[in-house]
Amino acid sequence: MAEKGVKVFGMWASPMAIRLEWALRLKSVVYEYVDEDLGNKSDALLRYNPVTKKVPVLVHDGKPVVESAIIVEYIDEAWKDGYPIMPADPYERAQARFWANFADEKCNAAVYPVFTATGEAQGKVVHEAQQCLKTLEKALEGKKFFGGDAVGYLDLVVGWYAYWLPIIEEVSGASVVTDEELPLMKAWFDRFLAVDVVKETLPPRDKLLALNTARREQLLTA
Ligand SMILES: N[C@@H](CCC(=O)N[C@@H](CS)C(=O)NCC(=O)O)C(=O)O
Repeated sequence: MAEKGVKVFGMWASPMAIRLEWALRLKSVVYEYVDEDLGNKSDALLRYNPVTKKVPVLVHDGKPVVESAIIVEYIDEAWKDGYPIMPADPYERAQARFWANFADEKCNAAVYPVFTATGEAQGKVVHEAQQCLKTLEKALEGKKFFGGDAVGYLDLVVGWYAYWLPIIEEVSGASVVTDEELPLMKAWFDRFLAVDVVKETLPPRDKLLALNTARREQLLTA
């Protein structure tokens, strides 16, 4: 008989795994969390996600679902009577998916280099990250959250910026999301992080800062 219940395979510092935890908590779904050592992945993770071998993986009644943004949509559909994550309107849903894809494909790729860039190169990568985030910020115009009056799908997909980006800034000494350059995004960071389900799920800041400081040094001396 198939295993019952909900399991999340994540890694405590993963900005992608937290998307699922936010979604499950918004839906009040009880789940078991399995923290993976990504340097020594468990047999269970490799069995459930033999294709990319990455976290996060959601296992629902024994069935694995992979890719965090897809998992968030799955959670919304599987527990459809709970908190609405996806917009109800098909056009709004398509828009939310478009911006989520834009953030994952373009903005993440623009933001990651800020972590390790130094000297003159830092100014260039910061500018590129800001340009991408300014485009994304348009989806926030006139709204409290990307989802409107309440947190929705796009908030969960881009939510990691609110907590991880200030850590990237602190570790690298760069300033990306400022009141001058990205006022809507900066104000949304504070609003998003004040949401109960969001803040109760965040990893300890000092631990995340220490991990990222060490990781940056390792990358810079490699
Ligand atoms: N597009 C994937 C990205 C997942 C991803 O990059 N996971 C990282 C942790 S944040 C991972 O498992 N890294 C270990 C590896 O690449 O082997 C998603 O959104 O689920």
